[in-house]
Amino acid sequence: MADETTRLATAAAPDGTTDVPEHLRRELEEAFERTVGGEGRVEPRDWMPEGYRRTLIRQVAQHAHSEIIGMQPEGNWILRAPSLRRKAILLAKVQDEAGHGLYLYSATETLGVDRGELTEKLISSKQKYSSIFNYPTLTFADIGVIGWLVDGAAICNQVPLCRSSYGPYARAMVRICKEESFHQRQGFELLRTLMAGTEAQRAMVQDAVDRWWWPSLMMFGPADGDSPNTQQSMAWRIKRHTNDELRQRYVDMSVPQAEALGVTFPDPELRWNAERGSYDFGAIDWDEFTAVVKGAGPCNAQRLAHRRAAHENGQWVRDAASAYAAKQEARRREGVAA
Ligand code: FAQ
Repeated sequence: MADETTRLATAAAPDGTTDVPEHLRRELEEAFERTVGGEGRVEPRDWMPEGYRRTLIRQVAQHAHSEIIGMQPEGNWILRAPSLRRKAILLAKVQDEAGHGLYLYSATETLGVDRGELTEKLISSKQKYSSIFNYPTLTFADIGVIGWLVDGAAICNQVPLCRSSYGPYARAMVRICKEESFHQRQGFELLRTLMAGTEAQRAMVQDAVDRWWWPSLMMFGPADGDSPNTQQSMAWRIKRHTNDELRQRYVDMSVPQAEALGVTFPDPELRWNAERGSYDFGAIDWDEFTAVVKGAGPCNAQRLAHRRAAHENGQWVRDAASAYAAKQEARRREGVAA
């Protein structure tokens, strides 16, 4: 907790704004730096630099959008799950992703932005969501591979975010990571079941792994030299590791799991480097990454159109909730006046 920072901010701006007199700004900045540098947590009422607030809104909103758009690839298989057990598991997982989106939108609200505003930015393509969700789910093996590789990458990226300097984000991540770990295990269990099945089922798993491996490596973002945000985000302890560090950790973690499963990754350059104590791997196709992020992936148009339609179809729910809240407020005022 940044008690000192809070006290200063309150003294400087009792109305809660960040528009503080110049002579106190330096003191506030130093207190903020001390909090972040000392592994303290920045909380919503604390003074924070505008750049820190904007960076958090950008990252957490992109993360929230990813969870919500990320429901679609797996949602595609709910009606076609091969058994009641698989359907129940898949339904629960997709619902969990919706919950993650909601925790994260709530975290952004503590930074002064409204969820409605962020949704507008998503459906008008002014804000991004993760590239990974622009690929199609062609077979039921994709469901297992998303659990294993996509949730696996999400965990690798997100466990360090549990120590992010912004309190509401870090706390949301603790809960999300617990659920993502469970998702990963269910994906692995599904794949083990398929691998113990017929030759055709094993081939279906390998085909899914071949299609998802490279996009899952792209989830970690551009290479460090091309990542404009990493340096500042690490200095503010929003991010705790660079994109490449986490990508390497993910490769090292995934190779033994692939061996245990009996599948291979589609990378002829993947091999153990004893000197580095890590796996070397081939070059990522950054042209593909850029194209997908810019909207030219196989499913970008479909994902956004679906999200837009869901938003429009939900208008009556928002209208009803607003009318109900207005009625409650009017009653409360009448009660106070009486
Ligand atoms: N896709 O300077 P950096 C999940 C953008 S949740 C699209 O390196 P930063 C759960 C980036 O925003 C998956 N865009 O940026 C699940 C920036 O754009 P901007 C989402 C990408 O922020 C599982 C620009 O490129 N996870 O999977 C991507 O320092 C299964 C330059 O990049 C999170 O969001 C990308 N892959 O590092 C759900 C985790 N990568 O805004 C359903 C939190 C980068 O400057 C089913 N986020 N960009 O125009 C993070 O850790 C970071 O934001 C990074 C990017 C690492 C994603």
